[in-house]
Amino acid sequence: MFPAHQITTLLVSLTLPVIFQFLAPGSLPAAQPPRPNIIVIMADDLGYGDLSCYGASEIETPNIDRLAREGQLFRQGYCSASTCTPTRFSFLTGMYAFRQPGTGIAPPNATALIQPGTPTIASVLDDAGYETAVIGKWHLGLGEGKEPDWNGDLKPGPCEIGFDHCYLLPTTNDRVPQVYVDDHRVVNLDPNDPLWVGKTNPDGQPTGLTHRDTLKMDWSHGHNQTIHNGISRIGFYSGGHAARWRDEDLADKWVSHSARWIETHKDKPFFLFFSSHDIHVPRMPHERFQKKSKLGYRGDAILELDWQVGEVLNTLDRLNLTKKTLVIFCSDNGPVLDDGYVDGAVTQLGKHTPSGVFRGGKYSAYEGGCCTPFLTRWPGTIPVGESQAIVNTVDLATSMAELVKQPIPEEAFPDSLNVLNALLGKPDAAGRTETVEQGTSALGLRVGDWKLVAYRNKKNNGKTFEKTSEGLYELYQLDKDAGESKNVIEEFPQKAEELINRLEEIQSA
Ligand code: NG6
Ligand code: CA
Repeated sequence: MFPAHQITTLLVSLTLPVIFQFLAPGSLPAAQPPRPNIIVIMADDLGYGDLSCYGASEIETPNIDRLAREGQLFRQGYCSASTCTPTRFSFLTGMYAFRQPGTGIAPPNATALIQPGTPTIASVLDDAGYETAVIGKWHLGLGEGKEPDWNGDLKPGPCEIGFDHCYLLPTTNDRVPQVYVDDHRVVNLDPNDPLWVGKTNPDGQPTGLTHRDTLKMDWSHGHNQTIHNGISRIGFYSGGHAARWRDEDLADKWVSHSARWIETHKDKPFFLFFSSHDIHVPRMPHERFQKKSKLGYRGDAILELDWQVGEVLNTLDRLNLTKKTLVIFCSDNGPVLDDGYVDGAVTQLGKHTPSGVFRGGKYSAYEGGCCTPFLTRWPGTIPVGESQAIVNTVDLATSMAELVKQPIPEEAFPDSLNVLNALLGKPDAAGRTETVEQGTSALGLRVGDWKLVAYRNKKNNGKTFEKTSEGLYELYQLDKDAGESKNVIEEFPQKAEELINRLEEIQSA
């Protein structure tokens, strides 16, 4: 006699070929669109030259290098602006931030910049049945009206634009208040010690100016208001003492909270926006990373960022999700050394080149501002290699909608192109042919290997441009001059004209 399981095996092996025999190839069930989990890891202020997989020799980033070893490394991956708020705004909304006034660097008391009901990458994935969360830095405002209701419901916020869950650093680590927000509430807030945030010193408290000699990290410009954790910040606040975090613990929090969230949602497809504060100032990584690089606190923060990426990948390994998960790594803007604190970034720089071969960095419209690390990994689907395709963080909204075959609401994501095939490393997949690079005072437009830079006229809200010592416009030839060292506008007036017209067209679209 056959044991029961052998009979089952026998029956299956006899009947399956019979079933398939009657299914002509055309009538096989259509292949389901792949619905991987999606994790976007966005670093803060990380430059093209800051990672060993991008050629850094003075620092080792083995975990981010693992993404390169197991996926695609983009040589021409961009964020859409060279500061945080506009890049994050356009990553979520698929729209260049310069189209919406008020999307420059958000102050401590900024209210929500993206209105409820606005389609976002998160809302589209949510519509597609994904569980969605953002964990880490937000910096896109919370609440409505005059200012956020720090002691009440911080609404609207991520949960009103497509995220099922958020666990946030509300603005930046150098802007007050130093608290976490869990969905709509400040975590651990004691109602008897209300949190107040504002622009003037409420109670004559010590500041970075009056108590400079007590600081554990000195400031170099700005950053001399409320002191918390021995570091003076941008803005004033009082109260909320039980809710305040230590800078040194932020990375651990993003990692542990994400691991728990992934574990709880592992059976559904999920979208996680892992938004590390590293390597934004004040660079005060956990004690276990301090003095571990030779580049000072900035390098130590890169090590902490790399560790966080490693922990996210380890969580995927542990839960057997690695092959089911598309991981995208990017940065919100290019690098800066002294961004307001004396942290050794300048004095301990040595041979390190944060922008790689590029000119400029954070705030700038040269390539160093927006051409930043960009990697994709999805083992078994994305081949290992390097890509020359031009892709931009603003494209992720449309490309992810395409990946999960979710229709995009009409008129949504106007600047977001479908570069999915490039992101998936398909051979010869086209990326963009042009991309706008939004600096704080200038706009860059790259078209093919040509690059136009124009400084915006502050007097009329940047609608026209103003002359610099280089003239009204600058033109560079990136294939011959990646470092944008020689303005060739006199030699190629026609090319310049073409790009000027194109920039105008994009701006008025
Ligand atoms: C600037 C801050 C800088 C940083 C930046 C925002 C000063 C002098 N400088 O205004 O330290 O916080 O804003 O950075 O205060 S971002 O990456 O979030 O855009
Ligand atoms: Ca940033």
